[in-house]
Amino acid sequence: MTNKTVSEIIIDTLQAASVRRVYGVVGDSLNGLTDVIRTREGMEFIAVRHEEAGAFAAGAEAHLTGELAVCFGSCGPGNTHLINGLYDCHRSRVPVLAVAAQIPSDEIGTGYFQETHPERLFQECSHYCELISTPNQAVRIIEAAVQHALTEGGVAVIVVPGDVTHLSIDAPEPRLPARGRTATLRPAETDVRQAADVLNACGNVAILAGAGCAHAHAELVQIAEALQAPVVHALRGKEFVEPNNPYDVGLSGLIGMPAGYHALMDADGILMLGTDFPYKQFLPDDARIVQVDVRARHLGRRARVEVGLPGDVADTVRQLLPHLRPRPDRAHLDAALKRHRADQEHLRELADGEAGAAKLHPQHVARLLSELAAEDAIFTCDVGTPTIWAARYLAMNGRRRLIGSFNHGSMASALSQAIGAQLAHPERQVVALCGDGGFAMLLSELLTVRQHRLPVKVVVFNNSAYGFVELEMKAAGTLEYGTELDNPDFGALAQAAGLAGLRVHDPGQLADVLAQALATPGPVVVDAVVRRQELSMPPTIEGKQALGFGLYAIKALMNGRGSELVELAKTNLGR
Ligand SMILES: Cc1cc2nc3c(=O)[nH]c(=O)nc-3n(C[C@H](O)[C@H](O)[C@H](O)COP(=O)(O)OP(=O)(O)OC[C@H]3O[C@@H](n4cnc5c(N)ncnc54)[C@H](O)[C@@H]3O)c2cc1C
Ligand SMILES: Cc1ncc(C[n+]2csc(CCOP(=O)(O)OP(=O)(O)O)c2C)c(N)n1
Repeated sequence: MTNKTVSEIIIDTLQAASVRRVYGVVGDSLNGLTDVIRTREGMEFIAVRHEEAGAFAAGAEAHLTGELAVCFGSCGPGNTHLINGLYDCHRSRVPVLAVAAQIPSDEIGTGYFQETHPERLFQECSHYCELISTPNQAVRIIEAAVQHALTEGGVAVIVVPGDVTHLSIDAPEPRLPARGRTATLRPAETDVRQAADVLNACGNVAILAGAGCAHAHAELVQIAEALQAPVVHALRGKEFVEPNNPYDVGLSGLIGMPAGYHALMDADGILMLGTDFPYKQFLPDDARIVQVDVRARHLGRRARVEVGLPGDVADTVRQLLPHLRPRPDRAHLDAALKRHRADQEHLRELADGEAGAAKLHPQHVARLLSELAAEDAIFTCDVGTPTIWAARYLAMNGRRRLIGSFNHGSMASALSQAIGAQLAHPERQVVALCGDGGFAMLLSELLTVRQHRLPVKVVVFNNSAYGFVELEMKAAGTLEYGTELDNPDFGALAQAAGLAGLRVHDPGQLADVLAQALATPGPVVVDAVVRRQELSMPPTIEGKQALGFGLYAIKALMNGRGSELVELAKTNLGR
């Protein structure tokens, strides 16, 4: 036992969990904690300019390393700023611990300056959220919080009043008995046989594979071969499923492509492996579905599943394989692969531009980034059209990574996630694909990049609009409203902040500018001036959407905007 302050107990436990940095903005209620970090070897405080960015950065670090990452927010507004980023971490199930400091303990309940109740506010975006009100609770609460974040996958929050962080008590050395322990969940053999019977009875089988296949690539390819099944990936599975996979036929869903769409919709049997793909309208109503997920509570929550197997993908597939009958017919697979090749060709055609043009096609920017970036680059992308371009054009190879706010769907994650990624992997190239709206939303973090000399490469898809929302408005048959962005030259803005900044609008110069940016040692912002009217059609336009586009077209014509429509048709509707 050693006499320690609550702050020392917390920091010791975080260090025992191999935490090397804490993201946040300082504040009086955090002084006890930051003062301990100040003196610690192997631990640093990463000052961000907005706490939400700290949570996104911690989430990216946790996503890449699988280890606990940490962010702090001071009392009241300091920690309410963490909330959106923590929602993202929690929904992505990455292990993040947040300390939400609280006002002085004797003021709680009086409506004091900055008073909030974080233990209520953070309930919905955490597995564990508890208040340390006396030092004798500290050891057990911090240890429980770390274990919850690591073992459940997601967020744990400790609420601690500033004055309590300074109090001391005799405390043992930290113990995290569950950390680093693994166990494999396997379904019962009878259930596996039942699943195999369903798959054997189906003619056209497709696999929908997600992030749960991260450690099951070989097994995934094996079962695709056994079932002669095309593999459609869900977006969070792209980085793991797409590489070196002769059965991969791309993405389905809102921003998916025809091959993925038809592979699933034309199947009479679907095997869902480690995916929580949220769009039920992109799954057939009448297919027989087998689903494998380590979280049994996820089985059947997205589709009418016939057999749910609670289990790890790799292990469950190994159990299933001996029960699958050989399949001589590969017509469904061949049709999907053929469509996939056509999709790829079509996407390639859209990803170019004529030298001398005034604006770039965003597809061109994304394709060249994929071609020019390092083999082990870490990409982050904003919610909005950058998600579409990342999903379609960034080629994954097993070493590259792709992070975005895919489950929570928050704007403005890419730059902050790039900060966490770069700190976790200082030697790797980190490329953020930002929307102009997303970049501006947490523009403050450019100064974090500057302050910590992080060599991230930021590419802003500057279309002068909240482009994704414009698409949604068009699909709903309404005219765009409130979507216009009057932007500065983001390259010049970066230069004013002391960073390298470039601006490019001419397709003829794009490759050189991107290559220059990637080769520049420090941080770089590339302002890529892209076309605003870039329509990315869903794989099949539903009746409602077709009607929506029709209504939009009529309204646009009536408002004297016919030329925009012609432009739109020329660039997008060629297929
Ligand atoms: C603008 C925008 C557009 C989007 N459009 C699309 C789209 O068109 N198509 C699309 O797919 N997504 C799209 N998304 C993303 C979408 O919202 C989801 O994030 C994504 O589909 C989820 O991918 P996933 O199922 O791989 O990951 P998750 O939702 O994380 O699901 C992974 C599942 O695997 C389970 N699991 C984890 N480990 C294991 C294991 N070892 N064994 C078994 N199970 C395991 C987990 O419990 C979980 O249920 C879009 C997002 C945005 C922001
Ligand atoms: C925090 C937040 N606010 C609003 C939205 C709704 N929204 C989704 S995409 C989007 C537009 C994104 O614009 P931008 O970053 O410029 O990218 P673009 O789609 O134009 O490429 C908006 C406003 C959101 N998802 N998150």
